[in-house]
This record gives sequence, structure tokens and C-alpha cells, in this order.
Amino acid sequence: APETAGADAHQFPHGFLWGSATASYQVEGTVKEDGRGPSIWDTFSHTPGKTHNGDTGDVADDHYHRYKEDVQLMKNLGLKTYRFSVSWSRVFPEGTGAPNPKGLDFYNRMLDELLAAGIAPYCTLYHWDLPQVLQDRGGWENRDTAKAFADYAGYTAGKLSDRVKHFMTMNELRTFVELGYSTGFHAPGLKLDAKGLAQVSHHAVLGHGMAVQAIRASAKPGTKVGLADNLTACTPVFDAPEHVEAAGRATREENAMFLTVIQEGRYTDGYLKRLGAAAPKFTAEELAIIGSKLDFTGINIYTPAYVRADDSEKGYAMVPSPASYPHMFSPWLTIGPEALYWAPKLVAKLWNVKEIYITENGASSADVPTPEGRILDTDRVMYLRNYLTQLHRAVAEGVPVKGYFLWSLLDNYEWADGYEKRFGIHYVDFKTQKRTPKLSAEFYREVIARNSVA
Ligand code: PNW
Repeated sequence: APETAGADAHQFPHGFLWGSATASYQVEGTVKEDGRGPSIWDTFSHTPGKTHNGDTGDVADDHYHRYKEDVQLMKNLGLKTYRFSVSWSRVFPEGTGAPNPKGLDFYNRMLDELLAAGIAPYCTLYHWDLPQVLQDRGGWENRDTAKAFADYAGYTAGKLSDRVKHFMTMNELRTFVELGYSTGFHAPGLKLDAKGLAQVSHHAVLGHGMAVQAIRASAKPGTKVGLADNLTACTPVFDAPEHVEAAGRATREENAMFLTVIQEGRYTDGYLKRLGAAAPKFTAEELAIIGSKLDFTGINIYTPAYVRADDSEKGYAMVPSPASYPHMFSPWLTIGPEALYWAPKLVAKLWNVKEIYITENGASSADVPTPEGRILDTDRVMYLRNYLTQLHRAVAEGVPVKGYFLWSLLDNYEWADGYEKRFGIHYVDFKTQKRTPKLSAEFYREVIARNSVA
């Protein structure tokens, strides 16, 4: 046996699903082929001043044409599963109405390639690329968008569920709602007031719930439905009982407008009280739809949100990061490996969730190639090793995490950060489209091969 320290100490359960993730607009490129309609990200990225360097997803990783090569990269890693997203405006260029068969054909080709490689596909139906025509009618400010989303989701799941067994309605509700409609950093770049924002977030969770029901109505029996939510990962400042309890309370309250209402079918009293006159308009029937029971809960975990106990009415306080707090290449990406222990543990406990996936975790790095063209991203390896060790701690305790999707397979279009911030474990030369495995890809291949944190 090789002399590796504690070789089996961090063994994951047999059958643990090691995966990686991407999203349509970030990797596909090819924005005008085969009848695709424009999305809000085409509009936003082509608006001067909105993205780093004016970067757009017009070409991105050209994954639309290179998907075979990319599936080969997955095979080389030994991936068991791959999470991708469908571009709504490829399938329905007008957002609603007549489907465009050529749009789904791409996903059909890609799925056949994945299945031939023995890789289980996990499909996200909305990773932020809303058809522009629906934005022209108000986007998520308009309740009709929730219905349009459910129609698209039901149609697409109906077509793909012969090969896809797991669907996620939406990716990161908080990000597209808050960055899209409050700070304006993401498409559609709006800056609504608190009341407008609360209504947008209500329509987003409603769209999620309506899509859950539409997918169940159209997909083959046995199809599982969930979401990929970036909950605020409330993490005790340290493991003392009072801080742990505070982190549990904070998890419910801080996520009241997204995961909590989705799991509980009601807004917390604290949330409605905090908003007061800015509370969204909603009905009891809508809350029941939003609370549609899920088959699994996916959570995207990058950063910790530290919590301590205090004697305020809420019973907790959020602790902001000191200016010296360490982070990865993206300034927002503060490092707190134990978030990957606490978040799934608290989600399982608070809502009695039986099937959890880490639908994203990963890190940006400066990733400067050596003169020989190698990318020795020791910082990303450090990040992954420490987070996976904490994930193992949760799994070893019996927290029901069934799989982990590393963000991302490839360097790709990092939204408003353009191509500046690389998250891939494969380096992409955006001039030549050449893919090169980084040191982190070698690390991850080793983790998968040994089913253990290497
Ligand atoms: C997530 N923030 O986005 C997304 O799901 C991915 O599409 C993205 O590439 C990945 O994480 C890495 O960023 C986020 O500013 C984007 O806090 C921005 C933030 C958080 C998540």
C-alpha cells in the first residue's frame, strides 16, 4: 500500500456521488445558433460598464461544440455525476409558446454522451438566464414569469426524464434576486426598494414551487425534484452549545425568504415583522405551492456566515468578517471550511431533510501558468482539502449528504467578473479553447479514486 498519511481516515460511504457542475450561460457560448433566443445575460453583458472588461458569454468555453471533449475530461477525473443547466431560451426562444426542438437536441446529444460515459446527469432548469422577452414584461417582478417558468420546466423535464433522474428547479435564488434586483450587479441590473425586492423574491419561490408541481406532473415516475440553494451558511463562531443553538435559529431566520419558506410553506413571523409594510403580497394557496415537498435539497456552499449567541430578541447576532479575514481570489469568497459541516447538518436537523447534495463548492484562484504551462493551484487544493475534510466530518456523523458537485469543471464566464476570476479545475485558454488539468484536477481525481479526502 502507498505511504499516504491516514489513507483511510477520511473514507466516504460506498457510492458517494462525486461530481462537478457548470451552467449554460457560463460555458456554452454559441448564443445565436440553432434558434436560441436572447436571455437577460446577453443583454446585460453587452451593456457597457456592466461586466469586467466588457466580457460576455458569446463564446465562453464553446462547450456547445466541445461537449464531447468535456465529457472526456469528466471521464478522466472519474466523475460519477455532472450537474449542468438548460438554457430556457434555447428551448423556448420566446419564453413561452412554441418550443424550439433544436434547443433540446443539444442537451439530448450531451446526455447521450454522459450516459455512454457512465456519468449520472443532474439537471438545473434555471441558472439565471431568463429569456429577454420575459424581462421585457417585467421579469420576476411579474407573477406571470413564475407560471412561464413552470411551463418550461414541466415541458423540459417531460422530455429529459427518460435519462435525467434528478432535476433542480433553480440555482441560487438569493443571488439572482438580490444581485439582479437590489444591488444591480447582475442581470437585469435593477435596484428596487425593499418592497419591490420582497415581491420579486416571492415570485421566485412561487416559480420554484409551481415548477416542482409541473415537473412531477410531466416527468417519469421516480424522478426526483429539488433545488440548488445558496442558503446563508450560518456557522457558529466556535463549537460551544450556545453558539451552535444560535446558528440553528439564524439558519431559519436568515433564509426566511428562500429556503425556510420553501421547506416550511410559510414566512417566519420574524421575517414579516422585519419587513412590515414592505412584506410581499401572497396567498395561503401560494404558500402551499411554495412548500411543495422536495425529494432532495441541494445547497451551494462557498463561505461561512459566522453567528454568535446574544440576548437580543432574535437570540443571535451575525458576525461580520474583519478586514484581515482570509479569502480566495474573489474578495467575497472568505474561507471557512466548517461551513461545509454545519450547513448540511443544520438543514437536515431543522427540516428533517433525508437527502442532501452539495450542489456547488469551489474556489477562484489567480491560476497563472508556469513557463511549462502547468497550473499549480495549491490555494484551490488547500481550500478543497479543508472543506472536504469538514464534509467528511458531517457524513461520518450520519448527515445524509449523498453527493458533492465541485464548481467548476472548467474555467468559465464568471458573470459580472467576466473571465478574470477562474473557478475551474481545468484551465481554459480562452484564445485557443485548450483545456489543461490543474493540480486541483489531479487532487480531485485522487479523492474520487480513493473515495477519501486525499
Ligand atoms: C455561484 N457573490 O454564484 C453560482 O451558482 C455560479 O454560477 C458561480 O459561478 C459560482 O457561484 C462562483 O461564483 C455566486 O457575489 C456569484 O456572493 C456571486 C456570489 C455568490 C455566488
